[in-house]
Amino acid sequence: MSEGISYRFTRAVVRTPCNDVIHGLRAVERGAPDAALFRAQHLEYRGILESLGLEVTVLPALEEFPDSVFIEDTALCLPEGAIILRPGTDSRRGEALASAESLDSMGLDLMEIGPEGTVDGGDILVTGPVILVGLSARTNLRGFESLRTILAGWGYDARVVDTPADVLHFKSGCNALDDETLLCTSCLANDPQLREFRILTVPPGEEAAANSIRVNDKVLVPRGFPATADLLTDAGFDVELLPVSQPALLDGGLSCMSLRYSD
Ligand code: CIR
Repeated sequence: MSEGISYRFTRAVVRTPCNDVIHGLRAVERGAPDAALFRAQHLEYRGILESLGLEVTVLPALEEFPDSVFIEDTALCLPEGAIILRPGTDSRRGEALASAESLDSMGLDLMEIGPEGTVDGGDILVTGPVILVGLSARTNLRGFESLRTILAGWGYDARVVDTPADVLHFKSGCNALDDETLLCTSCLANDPQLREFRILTVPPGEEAAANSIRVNDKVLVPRGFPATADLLTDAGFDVELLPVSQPALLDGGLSCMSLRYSD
């Protein structure tokens, strides 16, 4: 397993937002996203991944799945292969089949979560040889156990963690800045499950910025969270701001719009 597995990437897979993205799932109604603006923000996101040296595969929109732009929830890609997940919401399960077909045709070795469990990719945080898996409304213990068995075969140590009650996914509140450092909301900052990591805590009022992602030499931060951008810059990270106002209306953010991996 290589150093920097949490942030050194050569490839990404994204899925074009469909027109029906306006009907995507959301926990709180703050208005539907604007499909054209969503597409524009997605294009900008793709562009930054390419500018950081990733080869980006763009999969076609899936009109029958409004949330399919959030492709992270359907698979976990690692240098060893891809694990096809079982999203915890019925309406999204078919997205994983579509990802499986695409990843298979790209030549990745595929494994899959057993039929009893559910796991959303938004609950899986790769930090290095340790992979944290948040139990949530979408990810259950059986799903975790199935994932752990596959990952153990590839030499990873998957550990279960609790997802704070008020967020959709574990990574809504916690992401890796490097293999030893996490960016977390304050409710996770002192969590004993994370004690072996160096923690940077998102300033109060900017909790959504915990869904910043490290990609090679940059940390991508959602636009509109200046205190988090300053915190990261002061800690020595090279920050790039990206607009995600439309995915945010559907509880999505930077991590969930791509599968990022190194081959
Ligand atoms: C959902 O509720 O499933 C989508 N509207 C948002 C999924 C966001 N996924 C992620 O953060 N990994």
